[in-house]
Amino acid sequence: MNRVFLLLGSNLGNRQLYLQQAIELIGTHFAPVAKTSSIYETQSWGKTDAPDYLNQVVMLETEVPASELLRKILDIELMLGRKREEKWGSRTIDIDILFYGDEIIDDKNLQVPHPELHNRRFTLEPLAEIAPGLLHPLLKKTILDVKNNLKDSLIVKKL
Ligand code: PH2
Ligand code: MG
Ligand code: MG
Repeated sequence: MNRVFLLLGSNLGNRQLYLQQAIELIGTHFAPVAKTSSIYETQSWGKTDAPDYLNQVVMLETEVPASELLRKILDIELMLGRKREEKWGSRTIDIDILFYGDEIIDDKNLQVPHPELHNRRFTLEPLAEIAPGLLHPLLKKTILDVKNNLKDSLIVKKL
């Protein structure tokens, strides 16, 4: 079984409902979500004039290979009304693969571990809540360590 950590994000419409629906769809398409972090309200990173996000990290265990997982995740995003217009544009739902076991993947369409996760408080706060001791397979540091050395000062608070 592969332990998979996903980051959910929404900053458009009924954000909490989109997170909940994403968790339900992940459950029916892959495997029940085994762990969920709290929901965090977070300042928009990258595009600072965009509305605040709700972010949440979930963990599931699955045999579905990473490439297939990504394909189905994109389907779930479409089911929840995701439109891709501009980079970092507002979205009903974004589902990113943070870790897929300790696999390192560097394809055009999929990089795992997520290449920006160590720079983003909106990812590390919820991730450290449910997996503080998880070892980042490239940085060789725990998530708690990475979070404690983070420079990002955007506001991230539990809802
Ligand atoms: N996702 C982005 C860009 N900026 N900012 C926050 N706070 N949360 C996100 O999930 C997020 C972001 C690109 O996917
Ligand atoms: Mg994203
Ligand atoms: Mg994404």
